[in-house]
Amino acid sequence: MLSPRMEEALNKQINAELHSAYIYLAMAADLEEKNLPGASSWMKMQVQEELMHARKFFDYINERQGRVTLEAIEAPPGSWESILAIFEAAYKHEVYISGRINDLVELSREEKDNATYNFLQWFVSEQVEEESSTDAVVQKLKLVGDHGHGIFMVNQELGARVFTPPAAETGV
Ligand code: OFO
Repeated sequence: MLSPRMEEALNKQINAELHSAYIYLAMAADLEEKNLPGASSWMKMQVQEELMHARKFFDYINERQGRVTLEAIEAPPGSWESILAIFEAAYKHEVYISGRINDLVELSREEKDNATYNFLQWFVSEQVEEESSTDAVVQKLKLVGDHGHGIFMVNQELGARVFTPPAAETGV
């Protein structure tokens, strides 16, 4: 059984993950507007990831006989200055989310909730990947600068990303 503090914090994380999905969906729309369909598609894959993260918290709360509480999702920004500004904001957001996951781990220790501590380890590793994948795009975009051809190539490359749900999510 979850402690009330742990349950509340996990519920807040569902909201944070859905908010992440909402931000990335707004970024996908802005990239579409900027005629960068490959980068927009990359962001849509990121939206899928975030929905999967929210679902993991949702399922975990239920599994621990907790009560899922859904709250309003804050509106994301509407547009960004450039594709670089978008990916820089995405990286910054992932660093923020990593901080939240670390706080949850800390709380699970305080509450002596080993099951939640174990559950959160998946997110600890996932955040390493989330920060690294967004930063990798930032670095590429910095390399190509304002060169249209370079941005065209990065856009093409980003379009190749596919979403692969983790094995546990596919039920196999
Ligand atoms: Fe859910 O990891 Fe990104 O925000």
